[in-house]
Amino acid sequence: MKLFSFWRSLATFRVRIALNLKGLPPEVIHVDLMKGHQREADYKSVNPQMLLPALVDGDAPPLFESLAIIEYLDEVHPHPRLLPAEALARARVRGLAQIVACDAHPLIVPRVRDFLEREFKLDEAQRNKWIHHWLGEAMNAIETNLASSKETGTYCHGEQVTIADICLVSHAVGCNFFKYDLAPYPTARRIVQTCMQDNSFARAHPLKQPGAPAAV
Ligand SMILES: N[C@@H](CCC(=O)N[C@@H](CS)C(=O)NCC(=O)O)C(=O)O
Repeated sequence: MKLFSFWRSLATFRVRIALNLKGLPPEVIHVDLMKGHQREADYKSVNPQMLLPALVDGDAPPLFESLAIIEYLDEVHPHPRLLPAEALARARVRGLAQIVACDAHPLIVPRVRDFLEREFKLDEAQRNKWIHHWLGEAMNAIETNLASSKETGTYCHGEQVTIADICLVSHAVGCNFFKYDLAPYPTARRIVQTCMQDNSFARAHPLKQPGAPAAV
């Protein structure tokens, strides 16, 4: 498998965790988001959306969108399962994952931050206010759900790692990158800390990837 990746990409971080959990080491192809390499012809032919990650499995066409890639991996390599077997549980786990991957993360990615700067002339403080707002909306929703649901266990849903944990961890790392304080979210923080003790999560961390700085 080939994973198109950049150290800082939170969406690629999610796929790296899933690959690690399933023991599937990919060949990594670096696409420098800070230099705009995602918009060059080479990568556009892999993913016309010009976003990371993309995953190529053998001769199959490239896969795109982190959650679609992770669900593909889960279907083809089912050990360990990253989605619960029961329908209601699966819906809750997908819902928690989508708060991050569909509702919050898309609002803070480079192309949105650049657009706010270029088109609306928002300065850095205003852009940070935007980013903190959307990070917080997701954290509030997730913490309320986790703290009030009897389904919450060691992990977001019971005692097994699921895609909800993968997305929560990526969101928490995004909060750290943008200096958004996680202190008001004790349940989420506990789960993130537990996940990060697992080497599959820890070695997938953006700052552990080639080309990453020591800190952001
Ligand atoms: N919903 C997509 C998000 C993809 C995405 O926005 N990726 C970011 C990096 S985390 C990217 O490639 N950004 C490039 C840009 O904004 O120009 C997923 O989960 O895969």
